[in-house]
Amino acid sequence: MIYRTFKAPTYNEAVLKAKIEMGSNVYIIGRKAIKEGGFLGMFAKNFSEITVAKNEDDNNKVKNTASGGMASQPRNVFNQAENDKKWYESGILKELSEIKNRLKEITDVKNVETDSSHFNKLIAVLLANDFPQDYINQLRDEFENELTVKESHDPKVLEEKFREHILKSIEISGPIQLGNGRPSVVVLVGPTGVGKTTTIAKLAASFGVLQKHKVELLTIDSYRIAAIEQLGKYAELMQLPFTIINTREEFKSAVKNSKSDLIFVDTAGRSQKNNLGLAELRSILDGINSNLDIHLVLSATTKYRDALDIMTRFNQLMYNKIIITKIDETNTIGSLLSIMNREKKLSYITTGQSVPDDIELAGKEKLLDMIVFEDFYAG
Ligand SMILES: Nc1nc2c(ncn2[C@@H]2O[C@H](COP(=O)(O)OP(=O)(O)OP(=O)(O)O)[C@@H](O)[C@H]2O)c(=O)[nH]1
Ligand SMILES: [Mg+2]
Repeated sequence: MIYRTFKAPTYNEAVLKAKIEMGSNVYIIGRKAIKEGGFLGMFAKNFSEITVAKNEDDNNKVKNTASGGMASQPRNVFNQAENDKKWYESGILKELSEIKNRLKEITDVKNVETDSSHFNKLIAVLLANDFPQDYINQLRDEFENELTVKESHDPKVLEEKFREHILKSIEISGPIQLGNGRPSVVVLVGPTGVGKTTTIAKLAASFGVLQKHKVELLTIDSYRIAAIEQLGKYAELMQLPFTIINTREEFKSAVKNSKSDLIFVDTAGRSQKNNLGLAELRSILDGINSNLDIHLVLSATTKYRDALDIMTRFNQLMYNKIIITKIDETNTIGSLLSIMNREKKLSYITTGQSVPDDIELAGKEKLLDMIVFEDFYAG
C-alpha cells in the first residue's frame, strides 16, 4: 500500500487532488479539519486534510499501461482467472480483500457528508435562529470528525447531536443560595437598560416576600436620582431595608452589619458614557471577599458581537453567573446561546416587565426549546 496526505480548502478539492495525482483507485482512510495561519488564534483558514491509501499493484498496472507493457496486451481471460485462483489459494487475495473491506469501513465511519441536504437544512435552521457563522463552522468541523455518513443523512440524529453540542457549553447554577451564617451578597451588573433593577425587584419579591427570607437592598447607582427612586419604591412596597452606597467603606460596613440572609445589590448600567467606570465598581465590590455572587445581566435582544464584547468587558468584575432578560422580546436566542461557556453559569431568565411574576430559574431544556426547528423536517 502507498499512503499519502492531501490538503485543500475543502474536502472535495482534497479528494480531487488525490485522484489527479494517484488515480481514481484510492481509499480515503482518514480525514480531519485543520486551521492554518492567522494571528493570535484569529483569522485562521480552514482546510480539509485527507489521508489516502492505494494498492501498489494498481500503480504498477497504471505504469505498465502507460509504458505499453504487458498490461496493454489483450488480456487472456482464462489465464487471469487461473492466476486469481492461485492468488486466492495462496491467501494473499483474501487478505487484500479483507484490507479493502476494513478500509471501506474506516472511510464510511469518518466521512460525514456535511454537504448532505439535511446538514444544509440544519445550517438554515441555525441561521434562522441567529447562530453566528463562526459557531456554525465550528459545528461543521465537529460533525465532520464525529458523524458517520449514515448519521449525517438522518435529521433526527443531526438535531440530537446539535442539542448535545449546545448542552456541552451551557451550565446552569440553580437558585441563589443563602449564606450560612453570613448574608449572601448578590450583585447584578451589566449594560444600561437591560433590566437589572427590575430583576432585583423580582428576586427580592420572590426571596423576601414569598419565601420570607430576611432580604435587604443596596444600590451603588448613587449618581442617578431616578434610579435610586426606582429601587427605593420597590423596597418601600415590599417593606425591605434599602441603603444607598457611595464608597467601598460604606459597602463593607453595610455587609458587615447586616443581619439579613440575602443582600441584593443594584448597580448603574455601565457604558462608555457612564460616570462610574467598571474599575471603580470593582474597587467597591472588592471591599468584601466572601459570599459575593455576581450576575452579569444580558438582554436576549443583544447582537452577537455586542454580547461577546459585553461578556469580555465585564469579566474584570469577575462575574460568575449570567441572567438573560427580555426573552419575551425576541424569537431567536442563537446568538446568546452560542457564546455561553461552562465557567459562567446561567442563573435566571426573565420573560416580561411584570414584577414579581416574569422571572424563572434558567433551565437547559427550556432554552433549547426556544430554537425553532419548524422547517427542518418538512419536505
Ligand atoms: N419585555 C421585557 N422588559 C423588561 C424585562 N426586564 C426589564 N424590562 C424593562 O426594561 C426596562 C429597563 O429596566 P431596568 O430594570 O430599569 O433596567 P436597568 O438595567 O436597571 O437599567 P439602568 O439602571 O438604566 O442601567 C424597563 O422598562 C423594564 O420594565 C423583561 O424581561 N422583558
Ligand atoms: Mg437600574
